[in-house]
Amino acid sequence: MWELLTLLMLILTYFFWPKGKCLVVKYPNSLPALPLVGSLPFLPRHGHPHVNFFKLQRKYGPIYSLRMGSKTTVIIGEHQLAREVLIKKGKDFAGRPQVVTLGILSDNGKGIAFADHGAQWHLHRKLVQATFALFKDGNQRLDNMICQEISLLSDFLATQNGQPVDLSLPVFLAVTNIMCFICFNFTFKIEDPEFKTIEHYINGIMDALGQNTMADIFPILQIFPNKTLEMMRNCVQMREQCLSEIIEKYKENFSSNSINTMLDVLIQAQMNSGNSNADPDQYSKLLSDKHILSTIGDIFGAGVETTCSVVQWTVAFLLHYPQLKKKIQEELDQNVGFNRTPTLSDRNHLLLLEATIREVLRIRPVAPMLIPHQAIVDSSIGGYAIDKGTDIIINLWALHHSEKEWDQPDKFMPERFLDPTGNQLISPSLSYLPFGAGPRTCIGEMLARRELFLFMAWLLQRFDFEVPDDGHMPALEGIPNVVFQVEPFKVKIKVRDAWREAQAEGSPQN
Ligand code: STR
Repeated sequence: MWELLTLLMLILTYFFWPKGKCLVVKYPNSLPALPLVGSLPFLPRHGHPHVNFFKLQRKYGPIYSLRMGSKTTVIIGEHQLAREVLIKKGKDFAGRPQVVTLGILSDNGKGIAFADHGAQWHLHRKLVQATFALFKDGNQRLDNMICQEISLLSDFLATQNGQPVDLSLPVFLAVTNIMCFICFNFTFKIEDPEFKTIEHYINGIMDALGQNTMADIFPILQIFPNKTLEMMRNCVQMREQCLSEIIEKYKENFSSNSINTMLDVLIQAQMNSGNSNADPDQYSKLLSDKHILSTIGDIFGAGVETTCSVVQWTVAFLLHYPQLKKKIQEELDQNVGFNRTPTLSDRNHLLLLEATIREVLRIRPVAPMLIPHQAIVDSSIGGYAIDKGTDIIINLWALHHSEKEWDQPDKFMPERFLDPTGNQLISPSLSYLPFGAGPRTCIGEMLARRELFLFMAWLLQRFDFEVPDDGHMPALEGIPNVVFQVEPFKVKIKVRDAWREAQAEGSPQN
């Protein structure tokens, strides 16, 4: 009788024991958690989340977990573990958590950035990569276009006659136009109503994401009126209207004989999907007009917000380090001079400028916690078990500010990316992933690096940046939103004497 009962107990235990949670499996250290609210009461209320998570590493180590509502989130703050998540086991962790605000933004997981792992994400990512391949390194059409936009920006700045200016709007116009060119092969003027609409909806989306609504942790709250979700819905609707008008007009002149833009690539794939043999229904479901719109919306938003922010961070740091600015200008004067404007081939010679951009991306990463990942299967990190469905945050801030990896990590030192002779760029640490890595790595890295180099080279060749007469220095603490933005600031932009003199001699030709 007793034997039978024991056997029955053993069988029942086997079937009801939670999968993957057997006694020998080790889970990451966990912050305390209460029922319902999880670890929320134990998280610091003030300060930047990436800095707070970095500080918690002292107590909990480079991998630890916390609970948010009913979800488990694992925080990673060391490059070996980050590389395991992003690269070595990239496929296991290629999912994205689905939260309410991002669900609205991505029209239920369409597009690329916030789409979960699956056929739709994969297809759209491939198509966008195919578009970037049209503009690959050495593509004069894109480089000329970027330079043309920067040239217009420079001409505008030259008219400001040393007045303090906020660079946000003029830079926003330039980068928006670069994205417009890549997506649709046209550009806006600052007074165009569509440009105003785009500016309005992108800012609104950024503001809504910056509110960190509780509905993302407790989805049940979305049934109550919620200003943030309302704002997000309005902006997404505005985006849909604006982009669908552009797309409809564009389709009238589409020709499969000339594929030059992202929209060409997407429309062509949509048309082919209709006559594809391989399960046509399945394929065309992934390429509806709504899917195309979401992908274009993602690429647009990503391309604009990020570059705009890094250009402004770079100017802000150069205002704090005027000696560095002078040295970059000397490098420009020696290698480019004033008879021509900088081109991408100067990247091999303007090493201090390149090192400065790399340092800005280290000390103020565009996405200090990347975008959260999610385990799509049961897996492990650093030997710790990770259940399917667990959210993973890579704390890039921790990687970029690790004392173990960087000499004086809080100090802005572009020289760290140069060898002692200053003649070669170096990678001083593996703990540096400004664009992420693996299957979810940033698709726009190549474009971003080209833009950042050209913007800064052109502006520094022609202008001096100075602190306005009121002595207001830009704050360098930053505002952590989905993009780590610099607080708005003004800069006095003056045409350099050397540039003016060279122009008087009639040499520059731009
Ligand atoms: C900016 C605002 C917008 O209109 C659309 C998007 C969607 C893509 C987002 C982008 C946002 C902000 C920057 C992101 C980008 C995807 C990749 C990029 C988050 C919200 C970064 O990882 C920095």
